[in-house]
Amino acid sequence: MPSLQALIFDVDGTIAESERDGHRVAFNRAFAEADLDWHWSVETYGRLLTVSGGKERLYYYLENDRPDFHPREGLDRFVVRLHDRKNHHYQELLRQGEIPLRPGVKRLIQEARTQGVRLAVSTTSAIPNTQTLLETLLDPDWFEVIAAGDMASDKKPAPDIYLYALEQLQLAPEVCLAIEDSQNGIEAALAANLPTIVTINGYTRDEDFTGARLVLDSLGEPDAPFQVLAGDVGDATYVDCDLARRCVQSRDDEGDPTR
Ligand code: XBP
Ligand code: MG
Repeated sequence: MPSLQALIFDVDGTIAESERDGHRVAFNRAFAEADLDWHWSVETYGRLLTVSGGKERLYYYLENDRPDFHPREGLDRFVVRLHDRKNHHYQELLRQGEIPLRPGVKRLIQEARTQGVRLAVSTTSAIPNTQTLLETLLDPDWFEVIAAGDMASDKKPAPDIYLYALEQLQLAPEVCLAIEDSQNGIEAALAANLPTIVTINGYTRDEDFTGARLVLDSLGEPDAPFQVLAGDVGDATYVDCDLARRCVQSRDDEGDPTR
């Protein structure tokens, strides 16, 4: 029976509400700074989130929503420059404390550290953004592997960034647990054969999480229990290493409550 060796955290939407309150706000600041009258509302951003990666999201928006926009410097230079400014504003928001951790994240990470469960992150977000998030909200040194952004050529839902993390950890997927918040994320994790739990957020509530061991509204805290959307948590009211171990040990056929 597999025993839990590592937790692999997704970043945006899982560790923090960094999409709605972070990247989206930062994109809008970069647009204003560049004298563009574009604004991504909470709703618009939800539609754009089906595309992983900030640069890729900009290309998608330009192609679908701004087909008549042709920057003089050329599309690629424009996207790189705008994304760079967005990242600057995003990192500023993090440093100003505008993007808090989601419930239970720090508690679970601290418990994992005391129990010798190894830690990694696996994200489509750019490396400097991920680094700044970990520096401001947690501690990058707690994570043995930081798999991010263009380290993998294909972004989620492709499994590449998870496969890279597993390779760096030198672990088989069956002894790890991925923690995700989105359909793109769980598709990537499952394609890498990782047992996965999902903590939904406002953007992802109605997505398809077929294959998840658990679907929860958050990791929960001792004084703020999670809400269970799918899966068997026994008498647990928050995710701790014990529940994480049970998720890894449950057989695939009994571990798919959403099927
Ligand atoms: C979420 C994403 C990213 C961020 C921004 O990543 O899709 O594209 O929105 O990324 P994950 P950039 O859930 O895998 O952490 O840093 O590239 O702008
Ligand atoms: Mg995510």
